[in-house]
Amino acid sequence: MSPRWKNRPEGSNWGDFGPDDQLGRMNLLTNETRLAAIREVTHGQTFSMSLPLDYPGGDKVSMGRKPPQLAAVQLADGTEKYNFDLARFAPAFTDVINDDVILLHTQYSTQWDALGHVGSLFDADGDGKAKKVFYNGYRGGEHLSPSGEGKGPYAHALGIDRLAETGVQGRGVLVDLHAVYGRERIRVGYAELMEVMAKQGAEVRQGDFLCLYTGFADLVLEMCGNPDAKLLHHSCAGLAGEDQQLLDWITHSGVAAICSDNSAVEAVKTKPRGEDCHAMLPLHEHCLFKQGIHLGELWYFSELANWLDLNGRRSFLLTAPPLRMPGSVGSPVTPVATV
Ligand code: UVW
Repeated sequence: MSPRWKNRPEGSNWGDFGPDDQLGRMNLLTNETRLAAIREVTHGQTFSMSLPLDYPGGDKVSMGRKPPQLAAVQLADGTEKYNFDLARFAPAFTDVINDDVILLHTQYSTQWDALGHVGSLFDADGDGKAKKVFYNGYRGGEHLSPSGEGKGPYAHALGIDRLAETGVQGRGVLVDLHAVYGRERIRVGYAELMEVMAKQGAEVRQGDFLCLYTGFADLVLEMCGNPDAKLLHHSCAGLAGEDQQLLDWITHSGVAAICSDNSAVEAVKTKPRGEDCHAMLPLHEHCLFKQGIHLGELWYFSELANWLDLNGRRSFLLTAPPLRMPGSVGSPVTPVATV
């Protein structure tokens, strides 16, 4: 029995990894799965799967998220530590120091969503009242609440530091949706995903990272930091989160995480689908809230996809730890593929 819930959501695995679990499907990564992933390495070549972290550019692609702001560290007297020579302390010193600070929206660019990123209004107590609940019954206002020092939000549970502690390494499997659909805005459901995976010989095993190449990040790069948000929101494939068969497949596939080069993994519909209460982001609900499956967004797969195609492969060693930042619900990441 969990101390935090009486009801678990339909289709969820709450409690299956332990009453206080905060890792979700990352629990499926073991020494064996990592060793199998390392055996994927035959050439020793690496690919960065990150965009430059100041892309997409501007603040129109994802509401409220702004580009990183860089500044030099300042000393108490206002002096900036930028080309700062230590000769000022003693003429014998030859050191010149640069030291900077970044104001960074953690989910602006290539990123991981922590399990504390998206929860749901759900009656976990069975008292007929929907409350703000996250994976495994952790609560908004309690586990996701101010730091206690009046310093704004803090994930006391389900923060990105939990993911960082696992090392985040395993077997990646790249499905090339771009090769099939080009830049068409298409909602990829179970049928379409199965067809593309079968055609490309992409097979996922328990503990794999499912990577979806849609071409979205290439389009972002082509816009050179001045993105056309409307065009982006009408371009490239995204998963059809409302497709229950797709969600069931995700549950049974055993994937540890899903990573995409588009902005939300799923193709988001902002209009309600009928009168009944439901999630606007059904894939986020299924993955982050119900199954504890981390989501990677705005990754960059172009060169890796090309290499895998040329070499008749789909899988590789993936290494992608987020920042071990206590209290945060997302993190920039510089994922690396080794082939
Ligand atoms: C939201 O926009 C809520 O999330 P994400 O960046 O994970 O798509």
